[in-house]
Amino acid sequence: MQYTDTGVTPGEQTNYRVEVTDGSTTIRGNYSDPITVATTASTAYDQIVNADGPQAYWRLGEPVGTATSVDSSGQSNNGPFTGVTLGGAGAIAGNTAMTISTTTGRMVGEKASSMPQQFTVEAWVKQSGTNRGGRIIGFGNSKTASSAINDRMLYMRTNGSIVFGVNDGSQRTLTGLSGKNDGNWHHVVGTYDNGAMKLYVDGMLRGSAQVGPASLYYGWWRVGYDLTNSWPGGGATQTGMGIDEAAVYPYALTPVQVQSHYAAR
Ligand SMILES: [Ca+2]
Repeated sequence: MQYTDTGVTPGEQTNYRVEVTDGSTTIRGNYSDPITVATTASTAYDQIVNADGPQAYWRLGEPVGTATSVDSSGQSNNGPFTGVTLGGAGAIAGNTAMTISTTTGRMVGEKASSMPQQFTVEAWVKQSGTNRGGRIIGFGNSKTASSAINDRMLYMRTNGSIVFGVNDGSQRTLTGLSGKNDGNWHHVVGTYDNGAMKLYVDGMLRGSAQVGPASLYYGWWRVGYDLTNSWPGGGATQTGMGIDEAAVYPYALTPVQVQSHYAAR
């Protein structure tokens, strides 16, 4: 049984109870604990993402001038914005996006993780301009600067192709079609499950490979810039990239889950 209450105000607290009647006898349950009505309108998209259990979900919808990105997954992996502009038109209606405004613009979640061997990285990305690309989301060993060691990432090459990169001792990459730096939002997903890598772009599987264990190091999940110069086609100028609805999951999303996220836009 489900009930959607449309008559409440964001921020308001309310209680509910269940009442059952057959017309002559009525049984009433106790009132629930107070529930605070969400201050940000939910969209179908964010409900679908949260139903799939992300370990971090940065909607990147904070207003201009906000210092900290809020993790909407409930896991409290908030983090500071550096070199980004907020408040730009988002990929998902009703919630804005972040735009990289310097060559190293990024957001880094404050919680360290250790060498995940099962994960998904997901985001929406928009970029345009000759030779523009950049890193979208991934793992790196620096919380506050550029990471000397980084992988488990999605980035865009200067030709606009999306790359999913994992380091198993060698740099393993899956590369999508070129031309995604076309000024439109694209949904990009990399999944990894004990060596099984998959890259999805706009809901379509664009590459898969079986590789070794991903590099063992402590690091942070980062949205936006990190060092990609040593990676195939990496190091594209990051400035101007829009990134939205960035999420990390502690397992590999299935193709059906990836398509449902893409279709929910
Ligand atoms: Ca957003």
